[in-house]
Amino acid sequence: MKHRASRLILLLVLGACSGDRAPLIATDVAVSKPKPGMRVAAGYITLSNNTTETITITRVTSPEFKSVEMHESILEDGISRMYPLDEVTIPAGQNVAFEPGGKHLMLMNPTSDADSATLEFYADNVLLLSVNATFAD
Ligand SMILES: [Cu+2]
Repeated sequence: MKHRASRLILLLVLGACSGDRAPLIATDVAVSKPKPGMRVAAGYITLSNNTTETITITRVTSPEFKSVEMHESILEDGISRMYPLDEVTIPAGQNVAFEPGGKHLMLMNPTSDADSATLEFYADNVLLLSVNATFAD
């Protein structure tokens, strides 16, 4: 329950300062174009926490895909496996990189033929960041 309370306080803080400056800053945004016949694309991004509070990303969505999952690739016995992450925590003033071989986004089942995708990052039901990425090969 303690965890729950601290998240509520965080949301209030974010809400209070959202008019002044963005809570999350995106850099190095890249989305791979789904390969022919494939229903999955990979998304990479670096997120910077621009606040003085920890931010916990609990959900990512994209209008161009039916679902988006946060994953982490881990090398086990020389084999790269990936696991879904329920949430990703970004300490105050710190960066978290979604990059090849580490944390990444899996964008599943494209809903359009668009050549770009919008990535939406949520802390619970609060939209913290919406960023557009052009597909790269
Ligand atoms: Cu993955």
